[in-house]
Amino acid sequence: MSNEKKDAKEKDLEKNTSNAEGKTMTTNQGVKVNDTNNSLKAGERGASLLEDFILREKITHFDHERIPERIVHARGSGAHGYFELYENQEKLTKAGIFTDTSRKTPVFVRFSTVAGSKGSADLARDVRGFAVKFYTEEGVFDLVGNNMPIFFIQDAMKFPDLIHSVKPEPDREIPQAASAHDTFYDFVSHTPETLHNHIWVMSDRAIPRSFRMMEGFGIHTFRLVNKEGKSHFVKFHWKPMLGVKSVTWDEAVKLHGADTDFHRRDLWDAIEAGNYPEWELGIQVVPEEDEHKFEFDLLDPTKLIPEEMVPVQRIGKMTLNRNPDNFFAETEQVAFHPGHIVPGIDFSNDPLLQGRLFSYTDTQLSRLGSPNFHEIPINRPVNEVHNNQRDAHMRMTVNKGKTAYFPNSIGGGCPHLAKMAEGGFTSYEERQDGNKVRARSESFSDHFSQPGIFYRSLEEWEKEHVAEAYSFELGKCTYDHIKKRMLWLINQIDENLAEKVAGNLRMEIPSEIEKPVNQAIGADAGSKTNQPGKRKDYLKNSAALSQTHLKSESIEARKIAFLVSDGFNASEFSKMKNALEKEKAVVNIVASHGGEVKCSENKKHKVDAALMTTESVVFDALYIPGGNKSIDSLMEIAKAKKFINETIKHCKAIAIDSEAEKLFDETYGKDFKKDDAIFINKGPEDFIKAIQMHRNWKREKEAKKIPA
Ligand code: HDD
Repeated sequence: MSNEKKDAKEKDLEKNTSNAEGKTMTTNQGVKVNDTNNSLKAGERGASLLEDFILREKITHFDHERIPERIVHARGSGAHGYFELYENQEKLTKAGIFTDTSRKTPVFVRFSTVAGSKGSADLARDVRGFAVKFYTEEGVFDLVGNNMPIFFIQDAMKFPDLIHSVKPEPDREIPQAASAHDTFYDFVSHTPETLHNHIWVMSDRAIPRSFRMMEGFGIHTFRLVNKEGKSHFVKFHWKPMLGVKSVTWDEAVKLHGADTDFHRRDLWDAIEAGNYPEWELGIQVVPEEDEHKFEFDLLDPTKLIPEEMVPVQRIGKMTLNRNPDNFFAETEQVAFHPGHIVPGIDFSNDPLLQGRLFSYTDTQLSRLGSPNFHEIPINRPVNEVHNNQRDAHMRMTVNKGKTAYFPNSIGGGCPHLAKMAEGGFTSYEERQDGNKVRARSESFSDHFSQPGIFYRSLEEWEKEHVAEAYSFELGKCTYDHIKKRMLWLINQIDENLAEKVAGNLRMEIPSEIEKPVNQAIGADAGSKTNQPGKRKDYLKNSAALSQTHLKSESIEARKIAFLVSDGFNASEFSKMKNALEKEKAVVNIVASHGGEVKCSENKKHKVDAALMTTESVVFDALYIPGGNKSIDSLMEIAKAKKFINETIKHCKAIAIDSEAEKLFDETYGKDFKKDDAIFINKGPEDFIKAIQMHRNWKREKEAKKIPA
């Protein structure tokens, strides 16, 4: 790429990139190395010598290559890109990224799971982190959000408890990257404020098809502040251009084995192929004077503002167009912080946000080892940094001059303070007046209404998946009293849902549970009870909460398996391949064997995956071209039939040519020939439309019976 086309951050990173192409190997001190395979010895069979500085340097560096993984969000994948604004938002904010439409602001994004370790599987049922670092001209702005619009707890004080409960149990370090265990449900069942985020985690949002197909949310209420100093409350949203899509739980379980890096690979491959993931940035704006107009408290991070009450205005677009050069240097060392804001953006008093403002710098000190983590290339702003902070581990900047204090005269008073006209940050002058209390507002104690709205807003198939997820998770718990508390709580959200789950567990829904329900808040603290109130049905449902609300016509980067063996029909194959590739889908030849496979015209085609090395769950749809020889040999392979059965079971689109019908008839396919997304001897058009739909959920009830 020519240098002019590179954005400010790319040029900045270049100062630290290194490319060994055509270069001689050296030690870290720059001494050329002749042998990196043998240590220095006293004779060929003799003892190694301590003076071997080349050995010592190599081993010492290796011994210290690991840094502590993030305590949460340890497993993640990153990408570079940019943000562009549609319209000047100066009425709301003075922030340059939201007022200057000519800017292309560089961003680095890291997606993550929360509970699992760095090496855990991508498809764990979990919240996904969605952290965006904007390298703006006025400094770094981090929007450190998740793919769900609410959080588990209302006060940062409870974060260590939440995380300790979901992490592997400390005696046996089991289970990895899974919430389905006793300690998590012990905590959840005693902390009803978790119920809203929890029901989202029980939904398919927790098992996305791709990072590219997730929404993102800033969660907290923030402030936008304009030039006149007027503030509006704001919630941030990321809306994916590919719509919101998920896999089924059965696929997620199988993907744990088939491809633990499923999401990471998908993001990388899409960007490499030029199918750049895109999201629109949306804002919900609430004037200060409307703060108390809602049935819930805007400062409570376990509540969302339904889009029916305050619409989401789309103000810009983010495109991810470049994979990192080095995972460790960029994705691992990137340090996000909700406290990284720029003039024009400010905090609210959300007690979760307030606590986060402490935690993120603190964690980098042990994770990255020094208060100089802002100097690591991926973290440093693209504008200049000048202050009187000095020294500490791994200081990179060579500060000139004698003065590292303010005020000074020897250094000419520099760095001097920014006057307001020069864009210095001033906090929003919110009036604060209150007694010092360790307490929580009663306005935070409605824990059942919004989970109820969420559940009622789902499509039938989504509701079914939620009930199955609760049943699975509670089914994995061993303590009956915990399950009973959970059933009581679920019953407060929705009686139907509770009945389904109780039925699966063969348990009764208790009519009462021991008080205090709200142990987490401390029911006896002060005069307030803080007990959760009864569910209020102030909104029947909110269409935006179902993942079907964001539609997309695109089948870009969808992976389509072409199941073949030698002798497959070349013309049918090419017709389908060309049609799908025109829509930017990715065609993969899955063959009875590895290497190459011959078509009916005796041409050789490179096999992308042999049946023995892959599974149906890594694909979005299946096509089987005709060719008697190919079909006859596939009929001999049990894995080919399993592949088809699973594709049917997971409600995916299938196209088969007429000669492939006999293979299909040897699978459960014979019972599904009238299905809306199964096409026998039809053109690519219908198949493409079915792939756009993502899944034919109407099939699910029957397809679930397939023992695959
Ligand atoms: Fe957090 C990382 C998102 C509450 C403490 N958090 C982290 C990351 C994301 C979030 C996406 C990973 C960033 C990356 O990719 O490096 N966290 C959230 C959201 C929250 C939230 C959306 C609630 C709305 N977090 C939260 C609380 C605390 C923390 C209440 C502590 C009081 N979070 C951390 C942390 C992490 C972190 C321990 C681990 C690694 C890091 O910060 O850099 O400080």
